[in-house]
Amino acid sequence: MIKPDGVQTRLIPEIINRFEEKHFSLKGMKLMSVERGLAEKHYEDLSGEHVFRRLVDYIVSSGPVVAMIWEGKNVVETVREMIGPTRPSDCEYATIRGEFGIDKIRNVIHGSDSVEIANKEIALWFPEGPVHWDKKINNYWNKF
Ligand code: DAT
Ligand code: MG
Repeated sequence: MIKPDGVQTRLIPEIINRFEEKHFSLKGMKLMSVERGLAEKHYEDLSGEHVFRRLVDYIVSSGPVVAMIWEGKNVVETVREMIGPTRPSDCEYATIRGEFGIDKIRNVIHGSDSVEIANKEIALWFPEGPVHWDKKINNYWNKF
């Protein structure tokens, strides 16, 4: 999920490009304002932390986010590596947060921690489910 600061600093194409370059497949994408209930559910594991309220307020009131579903080999692990640590200043090499993150809250992007959590998050953000790519279309393009 590209966070409000990532959208506002015009990083949507940069981020999509990085995942496309890795040959991951886009299975869902939408620009959306986040309702409080969704933000609270998304971050429910942090509900006991002091940062919870600030984080939810930030996601709800700082402008739209881009929710995305990406599929591919080791996608969860690779994307977490590409994103970098939570705090942008902890990033030791070129990562999305290291290059573009402002601080711990405004850190450009959220990526799921594990496949299990990714599936939970997909159900939460995409109740309509992912977009399926028609195999016939893939076969068609493979001829070229
Ligand atoms: P990550 O986004 O790297 O998975 P996380 O799941 O621990 O990190 O926390 C979710 C978000 O909450 C994180 O992107 C920014 C914010 N956050 C976490 N810990 C924080 C802290 N101590 N101070 C400020 N923001 C924090
Ligand atoms: Mg996390």
